[in-house]
Amino acid sequence: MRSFSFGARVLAGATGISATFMAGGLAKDKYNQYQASPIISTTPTLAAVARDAVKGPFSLKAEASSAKERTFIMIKPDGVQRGLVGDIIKRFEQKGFKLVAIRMMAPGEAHLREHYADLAARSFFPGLVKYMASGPVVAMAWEGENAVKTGRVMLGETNPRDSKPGTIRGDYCITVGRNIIHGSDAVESANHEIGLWFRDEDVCDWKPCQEDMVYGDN
Ligand code: RTP
Ligand code: MG
Repeated sequence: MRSFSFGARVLAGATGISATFMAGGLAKDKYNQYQASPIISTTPTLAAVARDAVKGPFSLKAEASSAKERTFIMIKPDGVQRGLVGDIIKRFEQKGFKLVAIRMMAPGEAHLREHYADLAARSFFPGLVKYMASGPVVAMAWEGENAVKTGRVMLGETNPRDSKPGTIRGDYCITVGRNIIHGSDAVESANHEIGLWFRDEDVCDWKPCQEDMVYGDN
């Protein structure tokens, strides 16, 4: 069992941050790729501080411990460039979902082709990969009851034109080619995507002090 120090928990719960990362991560080769990226200039020291801050009664593992689901949410390059990271994180925190992994990174086209592999035959695929590789993204895993389906509802429709006001895409963007955020479309794809973007040890199993106020039967 490992845990986060106060400092790491502050990072984990931060709202309004525009560009941060913490104990998220990729497989080692992806991590090395990330470190070598010309797009991101995060110092290894800060990454080491976040990792070294893990000490205490919280376990780190890839799959949710209860019936609660985990979903993979990613703020796309346009969302990052437009300064929407904090607003998007705030929506998931306010809903009551629990952040279990987060990382800002520039994954590169090969990783993005793998992430969107099911769309490889679509005409927009090359443009999608180029757009997704155009700048840093913020990759996250969020946990909670019905997190996958509810996450998709919070995102809105793929095309912002069809997204209702109050949804993220409905409120913050206009065209399908710049729709600012990705969300897993099923539990299976969520688990696959979390495994693609994070190492097991970078996903944090922790109990928020507010949990009994978010979940309860009467
Ligand atoms: P995402 O995977 O990013 O959460 O989006 P989604 O499930 O709502 O939609 P999906 O069909 O998986 O499409 C993935 C992303 O491809 C881009 N796209 N461009 N006609 C187009 O130009 C077009 N269609 C889709 C969008 O960025 C979409 O979110
Ligand atoms: Mg999709």
